[in-house]
Amino acid sequence: MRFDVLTLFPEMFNNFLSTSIIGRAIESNKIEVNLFNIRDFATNKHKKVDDVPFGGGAGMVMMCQPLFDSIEYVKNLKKDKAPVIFLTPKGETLDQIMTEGLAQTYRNKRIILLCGHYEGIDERVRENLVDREISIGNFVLTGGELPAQILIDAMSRLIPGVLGEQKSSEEESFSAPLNRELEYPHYTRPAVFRDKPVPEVLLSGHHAEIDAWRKSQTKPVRKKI
Ligand code: 4GT
Repeated sequence: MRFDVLTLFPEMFNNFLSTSIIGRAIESNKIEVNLFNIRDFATNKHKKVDDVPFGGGAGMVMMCQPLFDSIEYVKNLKKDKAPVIFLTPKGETLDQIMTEGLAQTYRNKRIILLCGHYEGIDERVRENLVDREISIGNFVLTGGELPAQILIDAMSRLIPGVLGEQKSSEEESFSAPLNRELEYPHYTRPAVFRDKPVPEVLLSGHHAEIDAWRKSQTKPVRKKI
């Protein structure tokens, strides 16, 4: 899976891409992430990438020229039909089902992720160059960089081998169903911590009973606090 990311702030991805599971997924070539700084494509002498909105109002809008040129450049890096996905709160809300669909569709393919900043991007970019719009939830952020990282993270962990060695039967199914991921509470050593014991059944070594206990602990996702 290859992610080509267009952003004004590539440095926001540094820790994410070098740390832990995602860092190892890149090291082992299970995913590839290429960062492109939209500012590098600005042709005006001050490398300006944003301007005041027509019609007035607060904030700045990302200009057409650097966006058109950078998106076209990244599209033309390969002869594939990589979709341009714009991360925006107006997009379709990401959930685990959508993530699984994306991870399957783009298993050995490329995705272009466009991160907006400030008030957003000139609408003509959306109309002419964006194929799909995805939101990570119903809230507004200062930029699409964190949403892009969330999408990369959620998709990458579904690639066989990224989370470590799965059992072969699980590997075939490509991804675990959502309810398996949200299932039961987890415990690790010590068996007693500050007088708080681990459920006894987990120490029994009785796998059938452990499975039954874990099933009994499956709860609906906690929502709306
Ligand atoms: C929220 C999300 C997102 C933003 C989300 C364009 C300029 C959008 C700032 C950007 N906020 N992007 N993708 N909920 N803000 O996914």
